Amino acid sequence: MQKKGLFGSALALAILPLAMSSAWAADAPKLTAEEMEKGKLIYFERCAGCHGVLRKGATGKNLEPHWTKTAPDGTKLEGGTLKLGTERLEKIISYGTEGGMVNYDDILTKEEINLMARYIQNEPPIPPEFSLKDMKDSWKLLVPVKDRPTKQMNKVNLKNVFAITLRDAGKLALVDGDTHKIWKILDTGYAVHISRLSASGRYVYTVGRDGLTTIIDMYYEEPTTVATVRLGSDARSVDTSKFKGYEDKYLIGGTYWPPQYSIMDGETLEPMKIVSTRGNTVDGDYHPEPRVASIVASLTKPEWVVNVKETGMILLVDYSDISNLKTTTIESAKFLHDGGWDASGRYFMVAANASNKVAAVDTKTGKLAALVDTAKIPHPGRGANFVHPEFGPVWSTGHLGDAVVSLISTASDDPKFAKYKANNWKVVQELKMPGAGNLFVKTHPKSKNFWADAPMNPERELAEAVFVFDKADLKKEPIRLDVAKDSGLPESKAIRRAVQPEYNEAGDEVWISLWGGKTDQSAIVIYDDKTLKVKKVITDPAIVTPTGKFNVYNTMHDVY
Ligand code: DHE
Repeated sequence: MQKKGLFGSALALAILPLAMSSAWAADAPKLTAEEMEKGKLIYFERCAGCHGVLRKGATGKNLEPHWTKTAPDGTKLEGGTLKLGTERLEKIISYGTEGGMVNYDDILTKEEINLMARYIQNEPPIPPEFSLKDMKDSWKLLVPVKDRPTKQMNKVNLKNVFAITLRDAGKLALVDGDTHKIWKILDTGYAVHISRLSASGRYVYTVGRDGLTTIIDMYYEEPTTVATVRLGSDARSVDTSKFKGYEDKYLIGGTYWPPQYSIMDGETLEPMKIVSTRGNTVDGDYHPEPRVASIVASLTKPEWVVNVKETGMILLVDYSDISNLKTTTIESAKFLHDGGWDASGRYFMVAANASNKVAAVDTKTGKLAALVDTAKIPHPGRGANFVHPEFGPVWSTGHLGDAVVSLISTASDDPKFAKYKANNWKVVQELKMPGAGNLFVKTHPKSKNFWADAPMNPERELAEAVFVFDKADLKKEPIRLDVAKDSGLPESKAIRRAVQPEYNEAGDEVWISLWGGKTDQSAIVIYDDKTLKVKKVITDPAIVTPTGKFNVYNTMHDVY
């Protein structure tokens, strides 16, 4: 993990103009102007994702001063807990908590930890809004559509290309899945969160944590960025329009700050519309920061499924008439996060992570099919689908907070699965993991294996490994593969997290990111899915902090 991100740069300061009111909370530790600026950057890079810009709490706890500030008289909060204060906060930031907060003692210096403990006892500064005009001002059409190639100008098998996030470098590597060679490394936003594909398979769309979205054209001899636009100052999701007749006509991007989604032209990224997600939660309370988490494009209707984290509302946004936008608002549960399609492509399964639930949205009827209770903090990525030998079709999620993988029975119109109907929308089995801290699971229709990582486990031997279950005998313990050791890289002081298994197009290789510190050598370790032996290790000085990997074919066709 890194000590400093791209946000130390002038660019980052410009795009995150945090010249906000620094209202001191009464009795809060004072910070110099320089400390305040540094605190803002570290908070944005490391903390805002879980706790929110306004610190109202989501996956992470509420961090407003009424809760973080030292109580001079030792006042106790409801339930007898003492208010936090500098010393206690330093401990929590350094060593993490059992509630899922990770330790930062190997990421931040002692001085930075002390700074953050003092910073969060002050009022949260409020970043500026981001309007359609701001978006338009940021838009760069580098190559108009008419000047782009009309056919593929290279011999690369585009379907088996992997788009790999080089998190702290602010870059994306496109790797040829057939030859295992790096094809091209491109500049993107900082810490690209996800890459998604155009319906044509020609364009890769990325969204950086800093809100910068890029469209990369793979038809050129070498992949080329053809347009960029900024969505806001903090973003996680992007997808195109995929319904028949609308293929790649529009792009939608969701932001954490400001809390809104934007619609753009799918080929040029020209900004068209912004829609705020501020409003009321499923409990009826107003929330000023309901962030846009996962977004997917339906194949059943001209709709996007937009998951709003803090309100627990799932929006079905009908893009057939952008000027007269129709939206169906489905109530589910709070803190919606990531998710994926069931095998039929009709139901979108999304984790309401801090509620320990998974919502199943029926995109055909536009209604909630079910809210499934699960183990603690489900975190599916896009999940994984397969036909369970005993329970029929299941969609699966791992958990950050529990040492299990949950298998949820999903509905199917196929008469051969009718006998499993009574199981639908229930957790039919929990696979035992050696520890909590899972982020991603993956399987492939051609494979007999089911892969799960555990990068957020505090134990090195679990965080640096992946676990492979046999789909035919799920009672068997999973096989542990020590990815760090298998990489052949020298041992490092910081944990190198083995993260996000991703299949190649053929479904016979599994690629794992070995996510080391910014100055350590990281790697992509490729396993043969049948033998579970290492097939290739991609270690290049350019492979800096790799995280998400997106195989073109599997991403286009939702193979997981
Ligand atoms: Fe992610 C998916 C948000 C931390 C790697 N992550 C997602 C999605 C959301 C999200 C909303 C779904 C996008 C979609 O499908 O449209 N992630 C967040 C956070 O808020 C959080 C907890 C904290 C933060 O500040 O960002 C967070 N995520 C992380 C990481 O620390 C990871 C491991 C590395 C990183 O880049 O920061 C990480 N998230 C990923 C990846 C996916 C993802 C690789 C896509 C998985 C997939 O298979 O689709």
